[in-house]
Amino acid sequence: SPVLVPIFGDQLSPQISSLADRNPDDTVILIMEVADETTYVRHHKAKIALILSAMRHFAGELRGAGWTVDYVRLDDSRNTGSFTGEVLRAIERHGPRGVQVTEPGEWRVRQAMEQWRIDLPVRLRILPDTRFICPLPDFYEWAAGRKELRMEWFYREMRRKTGLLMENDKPVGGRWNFDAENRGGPEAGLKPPALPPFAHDAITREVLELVSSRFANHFGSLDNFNWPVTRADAEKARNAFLQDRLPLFGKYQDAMLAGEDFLFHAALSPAINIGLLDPLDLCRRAETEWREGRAPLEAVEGFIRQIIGWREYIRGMYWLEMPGLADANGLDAHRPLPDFYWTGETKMRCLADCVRTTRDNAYAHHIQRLMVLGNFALLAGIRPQDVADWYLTVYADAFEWVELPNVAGMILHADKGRLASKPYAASGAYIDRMSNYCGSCTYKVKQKTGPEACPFNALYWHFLARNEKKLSGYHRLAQPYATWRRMSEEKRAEYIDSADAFLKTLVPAKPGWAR
Ligand code: FAD
Ligand code: DLZ
Ligand code: SF4
Repeated sequence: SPVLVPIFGDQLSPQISSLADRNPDDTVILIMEVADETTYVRHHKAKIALILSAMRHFAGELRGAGWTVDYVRLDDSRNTGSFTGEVLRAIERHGPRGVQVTEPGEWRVRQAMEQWRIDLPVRLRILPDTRFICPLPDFYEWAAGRKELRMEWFYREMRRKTGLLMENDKPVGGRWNFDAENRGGPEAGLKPPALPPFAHDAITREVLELVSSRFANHFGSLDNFNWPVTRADAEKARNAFLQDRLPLFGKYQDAMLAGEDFLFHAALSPAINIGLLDPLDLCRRAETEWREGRAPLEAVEGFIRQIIGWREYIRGMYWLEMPGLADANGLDAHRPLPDFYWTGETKMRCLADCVRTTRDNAYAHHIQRLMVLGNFALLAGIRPQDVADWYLTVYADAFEWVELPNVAGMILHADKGRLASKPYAASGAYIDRMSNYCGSCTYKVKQKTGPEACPFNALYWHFLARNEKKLSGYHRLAQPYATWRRMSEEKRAEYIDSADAFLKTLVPAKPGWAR
């Protein structure tokens, strides 16, 4: 009898480890559309459409390569709605001698899978996900000996391990990190090239219809749906990025321009995360762009650092810190998520534009997620679990292993600094420097307090003041705390009153948006 190989919606890679030692003659691949996965949070419509369309296309790709694929559709009347139920049903259909699967990306699914060991009538084999460059045991070993788990040190080891941008054990260009060159603000007339358009084939059209009727009340729009859903399209998206945007990726990495939703970013995270692009292969191609003189080193190093550095480090931290990370609330933040994260209805121009691109594209670029949406949640003291639910719901690339460490660690400091060396708190001046939002905002970025002042300004001091006991020991916050202490009593009171008055105006989100 065959071996049954379930493949999940973020495992759409022919080189997935669960298939590595299989051959088509005695293998049945099981791909399942299940209600549990489409609704464990109320994902953005475009995220569901992306994953279902990519799963259906992947089934075709596998069949074309000679594999037997048993594909369960969402609208199949016998569908039990869960991975566990569908694996059990498939065992009845195929009578396999064993089940073999690649470890899932999320803790939630891993827990369910541990139960399979007990509940399945056949042997279960769980294999590591070799699409990640750093195996989890290696990450745990790296972390074990260290007091501080800084990304930069991990990144250097990954450069050595992969040989990317290395020459005789030394970083090319004489430095590991060219971030200092990557701080360009927006320039007038900056016109980033458009992303390549992807026509919707019959499979995608059918999925778009299914999603717009079945998930009509989920957040987000399908009108701009343009994510690559096949390997060929993902490769086209990749090639367009390498050619058109990588050369300026570094320079404008931290910039924000109203209405320019992708700038020089890759927009490849959904394709990478679901398995349509291999991260290491992508980095090697980026390196070639530098070696052949088509892209500058600071751009290519910056891009490679995001993938073999940040992405791998974040994934290691997720498994290291779970399950506690999901409940972490180191700064005791308890305010509910404001409604404008869903509606976009706020006079704060920066936030309104970031929510708009999130709704239109199921995407916002990194600096919008970090310094606008994330910074606001940090300064306003929003409950980490509300913030995590929001990020997990709204982005096409959102899987808990990558979303949660970014939210709880990178933006909210809920993990007490395990991940980031200080909170990324910033006032309006930072957003003004890196964007063109403030010029046309109702609020005045240069005004510090009062109803017309940019709310980020007073919130910044409110945040530092209310967390003084927890944060004043941070070396990197010594300067702002010194400034705060030098201010007159009166000035400090003005900041606190101004922030409190603003916080009172926030309307909490109605329940039911995310869960
Ligand atoms: P680029 O800016 O072009 O970067 C290239 C690639 O580097 C990305 O495709 C991604 O694979 C990787 N990368 C860059 N930064 C990170 C990072 N901090 N963590 C992990 N990978 C990174 N990314 C997700 O894939 N899924 C998420 O759910 C997610 N949630 C986030 C939540 C917050 C609060 C923050 C601050 C960041 C989050 N990120 C997440 C990371 C990052 O913002 C996105 O990967 C990036 O915006 C995707 O767009 P891009 O492909 O254009 O990225
Ligand atoms: C996100 C998602 C959605 C919306 N739907 C499915 C699905 O129907 N079937 C499936 O296999 N995967 C889906 N996914 C992705 C899974 O949530 C993801 O693979 C696991 O959470 C990883 O542990
Ligand atoms: Fe955002 Fe403040 Fe600038 Fe308005 S003034 S866009 S709220 S940073």
